[in-house]
Amino acid sequence: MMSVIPVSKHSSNKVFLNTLKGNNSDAIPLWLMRQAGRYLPEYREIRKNAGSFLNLCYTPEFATEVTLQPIRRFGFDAAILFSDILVVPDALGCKVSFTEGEGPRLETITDESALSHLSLDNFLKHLSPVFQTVQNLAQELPKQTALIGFAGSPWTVATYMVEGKTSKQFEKIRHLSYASPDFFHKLIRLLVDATSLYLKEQIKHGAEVVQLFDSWSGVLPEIPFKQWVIEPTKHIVANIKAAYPDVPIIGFPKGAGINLLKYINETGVDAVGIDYTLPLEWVRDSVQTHLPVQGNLDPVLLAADKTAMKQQVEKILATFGNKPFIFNLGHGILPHTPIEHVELLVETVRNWKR
Ligand code: 1CP
Repeated sequence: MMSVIPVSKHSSNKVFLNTLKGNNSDAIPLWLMRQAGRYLPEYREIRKNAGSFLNLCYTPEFATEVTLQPIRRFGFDAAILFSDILVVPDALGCKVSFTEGEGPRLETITDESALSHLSLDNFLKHLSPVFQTVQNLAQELPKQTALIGFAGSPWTVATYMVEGKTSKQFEKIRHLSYASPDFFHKLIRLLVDATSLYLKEQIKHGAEVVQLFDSWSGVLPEIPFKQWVIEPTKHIVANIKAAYPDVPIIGFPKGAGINLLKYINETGVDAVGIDYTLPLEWVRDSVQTHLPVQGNLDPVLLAADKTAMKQQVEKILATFGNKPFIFNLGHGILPHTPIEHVELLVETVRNWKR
């Protein structure tokens, strides 16, 4: 039996948690989405030895190590559990594989018969190595570093289950959601239940914050955005809050645009990730007035040009730095990002004074 660490034991004085609670600290907390990954030589080394990508996610020793790598190198204020959003369909019984250079491939779930083969029966057991990783991290992280758990949001995870891979236009899933709304609703409901269970179990094992990645929410019109992004998120937030009212939840509805306002008013998330397209002053005046924000440097700029990147980092800090703010990218870091650019980013954020 795994012993479980009580949430209260390791939460005390962390800048990241303090900011999420709506307080200003002297320093701006900093972490980067996808901070463990292929831009780090030490990640590529472990990745080579782990065999398949899923094996890396499901082997606690490997997953713990790669989570810690960016913390050792850059001293970020938060570590994010190393796993992937697609372990959720995998654990439900929808086969997932990752091929080098091609991205994920999934068994497609587009009708009742395929859906009937998915189940929650073995779900948490299948994911037990992930919870072991969370527990290792809760013990091994420096005391000032917060631990973030995560999951994909139902809509974003469903895009992979329906399309079978990374999509560009999301036509198949949008068609299915309009043509077979009852079926689609059942799929989303299963993902709401699975995601709620998954995140609660991460918290039980030591995650202090959870983030919901809705990477593809931006392809939906207003009404489907409400149905497939806001409603499922609201249910997941309510399920988590019923068990863990004090654990902050960060929502990241990438590409939401002006729909972000309804998202923050209706879902109950405690903070939002801001993607790289949103105008800074609009976010400051319309979003940061309601809750802490996290973002939003363009990861392409980080990889492309040091001088312009530094200027933009300073602009972001000057715009958001006087209210609760977490520095991050506006989407995940890219594999070809030079490490010295990340070093300059960290130095710029660390040297900034309110
Ligand atoms: O071989 C490799 O190293 C594969 C690259 C890789 C990595 C490093 C994948 C495959 N997943 C991950 C880890 C990962 N994925 C993390 C780890 C923690 C960290 O941030 O350090 C996280 C949070 C994710 C989340 C994730 N996976 C998202 C949401 C965030 C985002 O970037 O939009 C999505 C959409 C995925 C799916 C996924 N996983 C991997 C690939 C190649 C993809 C497809 C991406 C796409 O469709 O564009």
